[in-house]
Amino acid sequence: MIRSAITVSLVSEARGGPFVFWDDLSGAFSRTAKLGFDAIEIFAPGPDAVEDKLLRGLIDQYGLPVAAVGTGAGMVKHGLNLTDSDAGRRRQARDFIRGMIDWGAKYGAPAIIGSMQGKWGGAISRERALELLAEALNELGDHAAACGVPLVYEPLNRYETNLLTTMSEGSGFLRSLKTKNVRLLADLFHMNIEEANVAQGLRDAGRYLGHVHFVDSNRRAAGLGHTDFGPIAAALRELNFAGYVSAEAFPLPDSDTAAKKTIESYRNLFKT
Ligand code: LER
Ligand code: MN
Repeated sequence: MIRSAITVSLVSEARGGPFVFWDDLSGAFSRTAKLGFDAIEIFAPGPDAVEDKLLRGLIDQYGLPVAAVGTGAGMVKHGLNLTDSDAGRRRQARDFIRGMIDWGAKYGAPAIIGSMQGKWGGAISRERALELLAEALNELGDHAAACGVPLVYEPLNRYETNLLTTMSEGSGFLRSLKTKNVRLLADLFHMNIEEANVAQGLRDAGRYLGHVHFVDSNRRAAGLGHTDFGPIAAALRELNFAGYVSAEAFPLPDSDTAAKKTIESYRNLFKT
């Protein structure tokens, strides 16, 4: 079954970013449940930002699991990434992500590595950056396995990373890793820029596909841009995808309208 989820950001440094709900975790749980989403994805400042009792209470009260947790605060708040030229900074980046894996795992949620992958350039060649990324994913993937959750890696578009930008490159890279616990995140916004054909990109992700960022071509809610979602839904069904399609979209024209449009598109595409 393909399940629906929606994002909430608690990171002030990410303001202006593609998250539907902002700041108010309780309010986001309430609205997410009311609209009928299956789960919520949380972009948090760090592993200690949300009190355990509060989050467990919200999960129980609204019957909503946590679909995934983002790690990008390591980048936007602390300037860390896994392919930094400085070994100490790379270690801090891994430690930050390890903390987020531990935090998410308490609620059964995988952590997502997106912007924390960094970029190659300067003192770091592309080859060296990919070697550093592989080392980090092997270590963190095995750590996540020990915590009982997968680790999710997200190729990004060319303006956000110069490492791996397509699902084909992503799946080839994951195949080369020692760890078998890393899954791909297919973000339909990044794919709209990088893939020749988005549905084929999902097929290229194949058995590595673990999570989808469900969003339109212009990063607005699904249905508010020009993406043709029919072939995308068909490809996800063909793959027997059983993860979350999670709305990582701008809160435009406002959070509630973006959320309503998303769940309407989800129902039209996946509940027929
Ligand atoms: C960033 O563009 C993005 O898509 C996030 O999911 C990763 O940090
Ligand atoms: Mn994304």
